[in-house]
Amino acid sequence: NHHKSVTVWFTGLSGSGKSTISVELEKELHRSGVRTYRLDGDNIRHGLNKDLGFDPDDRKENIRRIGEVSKLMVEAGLVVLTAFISPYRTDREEVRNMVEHGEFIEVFVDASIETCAARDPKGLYQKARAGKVKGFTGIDAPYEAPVNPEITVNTDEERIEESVQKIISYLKTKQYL
Ligand code: GGZ
Repeated sequence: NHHKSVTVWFTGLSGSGKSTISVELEKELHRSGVRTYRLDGDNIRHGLNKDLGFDPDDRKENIRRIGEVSKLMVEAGLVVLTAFISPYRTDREEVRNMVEHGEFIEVFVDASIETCAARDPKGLYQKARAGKVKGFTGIDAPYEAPVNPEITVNTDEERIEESVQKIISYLKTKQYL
């Protein structure tokens, strides 16, 4: 089960399905004996980045640090899965440029704002629309969709398992797995 070390970088709106897909992808990778680590809000924004909020500068710094951490984990031989909105194109490109060529796979988790707001697992869209949360991505803060992501999955249309298989196929075709 030899595999290349790489960061699979999920980007998309809150509620688009980044975390869910990364959890299911990780299970699938584990079944093939691939060693992984998942970075998400739970283990990063509550720890390393607990000094950061959601204004543009803090989001930029959030993404920069996550990029540096994933770089270290890739050096340690892991397949790293990151699940952050990462709304700014330039911030994502800086991470791409920080790592070796081919060690960064951008996965655009595409879903309409209507779908995401209808899912609203934490009630944050409702709060944002009521003005109780300011600067919420997709409501009153921008989301810049990737122009040339390696992979796009659309969770309006695809089931989780289809999205996961799309990513696995890509990894196999490009000989990461
Ligand atoms: C967007 C926010 C905000 C604002 C709190 N805008 O659904 P969630 O709860 O679990 O996902 C969102 C998460 C986004 O954190 P990230 O580190 O991924 O963002 S970024 O990459 O832009 O730095 C949401 C919650 O944090 N949240 N306030 N204003 N999401």
